[in-house]
Amino acid sequence: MSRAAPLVGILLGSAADRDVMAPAWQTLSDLGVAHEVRICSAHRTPDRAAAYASEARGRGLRVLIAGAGAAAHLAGALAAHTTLPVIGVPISSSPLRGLDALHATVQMPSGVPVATVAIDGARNAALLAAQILALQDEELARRLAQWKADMADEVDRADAELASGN
Ligand code: RP5
Repeated sequence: MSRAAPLVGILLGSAADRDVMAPAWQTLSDLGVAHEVRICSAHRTPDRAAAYASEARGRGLRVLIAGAGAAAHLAGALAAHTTLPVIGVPISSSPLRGLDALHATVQMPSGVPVATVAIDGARNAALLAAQILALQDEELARRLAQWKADMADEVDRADAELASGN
């Protein structure tokens, strides 16, 4: 959690989703993006979920990330109550191993979009949120470019290591 006013709100459908979602806040911390993390269930605390989304823009939040498993309605329920971009992370916490959550999150009816990343794709959700913010933040855009360059360097290093051993 960062001290500056949060720009990204990360919502977990359950405390059980914490480990899968941790890369989201770790990545935002690495990139220096102010964020907050809350647990808020579309089914068990529906009024609080609606209030959070309704108040988010006024509180200065700019992107919401929602991770939920099973019949995962959290991202869609948030999107119903805000004009902020909502990124959904389907979580593999059910006997269907996330396919249920993927369908529930990605198949939003026309008019209420949720940008859905891969099952358990918390890191990509954070990167996508950062890329949205970087549209108006050149310094953040520079850090994202460095992130990509570092990834490429890692691949090149692994390639060189493998090539030299064969
Ligand atoms: C979803 O159901 C949560 O996001 C979690 O992944 C799954 C199980 O939740 P709990 O029963 O552990 O709260 O709502």
